[in-house]
This record gives sequence, structure tokens and C-alpha cells, in this order.
Amino acid sequence: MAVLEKTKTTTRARPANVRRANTQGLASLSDVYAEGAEKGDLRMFGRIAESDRRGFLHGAGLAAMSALVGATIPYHRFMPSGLIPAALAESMMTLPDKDGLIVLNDRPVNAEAPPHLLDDAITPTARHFVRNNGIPPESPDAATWTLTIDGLVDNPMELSIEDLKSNFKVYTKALLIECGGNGRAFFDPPAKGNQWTYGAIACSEWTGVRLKDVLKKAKIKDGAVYTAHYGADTHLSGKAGKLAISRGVPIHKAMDDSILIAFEQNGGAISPLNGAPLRLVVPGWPGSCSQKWLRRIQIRDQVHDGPKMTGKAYRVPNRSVSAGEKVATKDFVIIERMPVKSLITHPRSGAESGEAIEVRGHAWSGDRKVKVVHLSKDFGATWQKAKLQAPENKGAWQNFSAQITFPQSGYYEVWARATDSAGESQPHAIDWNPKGYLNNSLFRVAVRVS
Ligand SMILES: Nc1nc2c(c(=O)[nH]1)N[C@H]1C(S)=C(S)[C@@H](COP(=O)(O)O)O[C@H]1N2
Ligand SMILES: [Mo]
Repeated sequence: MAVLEKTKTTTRARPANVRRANTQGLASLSDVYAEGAEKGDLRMFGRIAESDRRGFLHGAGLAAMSALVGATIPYHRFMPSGLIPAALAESMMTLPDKDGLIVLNDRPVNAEAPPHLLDDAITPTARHFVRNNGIPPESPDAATWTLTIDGLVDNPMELSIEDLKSNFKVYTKALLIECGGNGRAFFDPPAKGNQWTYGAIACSEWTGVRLKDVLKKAKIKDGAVYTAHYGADTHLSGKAGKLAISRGVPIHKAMDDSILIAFEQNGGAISPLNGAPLRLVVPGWPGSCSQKWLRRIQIRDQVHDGPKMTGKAYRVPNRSVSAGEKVATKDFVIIERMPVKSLITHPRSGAESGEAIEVRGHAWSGDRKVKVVHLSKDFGATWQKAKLQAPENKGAWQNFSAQITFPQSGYYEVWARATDSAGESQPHAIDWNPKGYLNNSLFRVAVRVS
């Protein structure tokens, strides 16, 4: 069976795995340095005289550092205090309000969650991935924030967050956001862009008002075609007026009940990295539709053509193409709903197991429901149905679980394959496209049974 030959495991250093082993009850280097560089150094390197900033590793600090990097450090006496080992540096860039995310890039910030940290039915704010195209606004003020609704409307409005709360019905919904490029790391030939593996997906609980209700009040005029979303982040170049990203959705989609203009995430403030104090959440469509730091929604009489709406951004060929094929830009179409997909969040890949293990995860499919999730422990020879829950509400992912038993000790893979209400299933191999979007090939974890 020509299964998964196009998928490969990432070769990127995975410090998360290294961090488990330690002798001091330290979960990670981030924990050691959580209270600041000085205190962290003190813990690892011992007391350092003011006159001598070059402390060196010894004793408990050396043991802990060795455990964290997973080996002895022969030249430890030359290791300067304050040095974050390269083996761990990737995971050490600390993001405010975030915990355990793997940072792919720090300018702009892009960080994803390893699958086992997405085990909760509702993704905690600290584990909600971050995909920034530009530089977020500095200390945005919720009290003075305004949202402008204009363009092809009879009743243009400028609304504060208080106005939104008092003039419209407030909803709380579990809503899924997945980056269109989630899974790009497994494309072969590779696709340029953030090398997301599995974790550019999250389902937090969002509180806000429906886009639909706000647009109704603005009275959209005849001839309206598309929304255009604008945020307060700035372009990486720093050029005034240059937008990092501005996307939109067709008017019929904007009227979808599930879309929120949100001012709370998981019952608290929205993380500054996830768009505080106001953002759109358009579940089931590429995450890029969910404008963060939302300042303006303009109604247009044409398909919006803001940055990342045109060319090859968030677009795929209008036909299936072979891996590596060159495709003319005119043959690209805008991605709308995201495809059917699943994620196993327990056990984590590589886990040791006894004869039986509970497998858990989530499944979702754009605007549709997932009908069934099948699991296989024998490389797809046979499949068993998982217990699948209904979504908490439309726009949320669905949780699944199953008890899997293994006949004997050895190496196994557990595969998950979701099928949606329209009968579409996850493919075995990636359906390749030039920009590495929409990878929904079936999910697998390695399990060692002893
Ligand atoms: N203003 C603004 N909104 C934005 C972006 C951005 O860079 N700027 N990135 C988009 C993309 S590509 C994605 S996938 C989602 C990610 O949302 P998150 O960072 O909250 O996970 O936000 C979208 N909204
Ligand atoms: Mo994205």
C-alpha cells in the first residue's frame, strides 16, 4: 500500500523531548529562568561575585544542566553563565501568556503547540498557537478601542467594546482556528513558509458578538460582495500605512451564525498574541480570515484584494497537481473551508504503553460535522470506530476516544482517520500544492508496547 510515502517526520530539534529528563525536579530550563535571568543563573551557576560575571557550572547546577541537554558537558567549565544551550534555545524564547509552545520564528512570532498539549476539550489560552504576519500593537487599550464598520453600508458605525457589549447579544462559543498552512512541514518537495507540524490549531472558548448581528445593524447595501478586515498590527518593514495582512470572506459566509467578534478568550482577557482586545473568529475557514487586533470591517463590492488575499497566499491550484508542479498564479483559487482532519492528543507519539491504552483526540471539518473517526493499530489493515462526541457548538472540534489493546509487545502506530458528513475522509498521503496548505493526511503516533 502506497501509504504516507510523502510524509516525513520533522528533523527540527525537538527540545520538548529532551526536557523530560532531569534529576532536580525541574520541568524545563524555562522554569529555571522563569523568575528572571539573574535568579536562574544563581540556581544553575551558583553565586556569582559582582566582580566576576563569568560564573561556571558545577555541582547541582551542572547536574541539572546536563540532565536538561541530555548528556554530560565535557567543557562545562567554559560554559558562561547566562548562556542558554543551543539545544534548548528554540524553546526558550518566552512568549507572554504562553506555555510549552514551540517557537518557529520570533519576528514575526509564530509558535505551535505539540499535539499532547492540545489534549483539553477547550484549548487553554496559554496553549493557543500564535501566527503573526507583522508586529502586534504595543499595549492596546480596551477602554478606548474602536471598531469601524463602513464601506457599502447604509449605517456606518464606530463602536467601542462597551458598545458591542451593550448593543448586541453576547455569545460564548468554542471555536476552532486552524492556520491554512498547518502541516506544511511534511510537504515534499518542501513548501516555503512557516514549517508548521500539527499544532497550528486550537479550540478556545470565545466570548463576543456575532458578526452577522453587527452587519445587520450596519445595513449592508445591495451589491455587497465581500468583507475586508483590518487590524492594528504593523508591517515588518515598519512602513507607515503598510498592512501585514488584510483578508475577508464572502458576504454569505459573514452571515454565518458561528462567527464572532470576540473580546474574551476562555473567560478572561484575550492573549495579546491572539489579538487583544478585539478579534474576529471565523471557525472552519483558514485562520487568516480571523483578523486579530480588529479595528475595521469594510464592506466591499468586489472580492477583497488586501495583502495575503491575492497571488498564491492562502490560495491553492484550481485542480489537483503533481508534487513539485509549477502552477501559474492565475490558476489559484482562494481557500474557503478547511478539510476534514483529526489529531491524536494522547498518547504522545513515542510513548511507552502497556497492553491497553486510551487514545484521545479531536476531529473537525470546515463547516461540516465529523461523522466518524476510525483508528488503526495495524498500519491501516483494520480499523475500529472511536467514540465520537458531538461538537460543543457549531464551529467547535469534536472529541474522540477509544480503548486500544495490543496483542503483544513491540512497535505499533496508531492511525486516526476522520470522515465528515459529506463522506470525505482524510487521505493517506498529502495532496501536494505549491504553498503547502491544507495538509489533512491521516494522523499517526508511535507506541512502544512493553
Ligand atoms: N491582524 C492580524 N490578524 C491575523 C494575523 C495577523 O498576522 N495579523 N494572522 C492570521 C493568521 S494567518 C492566523 S492562522 C490566525 C492565527 O490566530 P492566532 O495567532 O490567535 O492563533 O490569525 C490571523 N489573524
Ligand atoms: Mo495562518
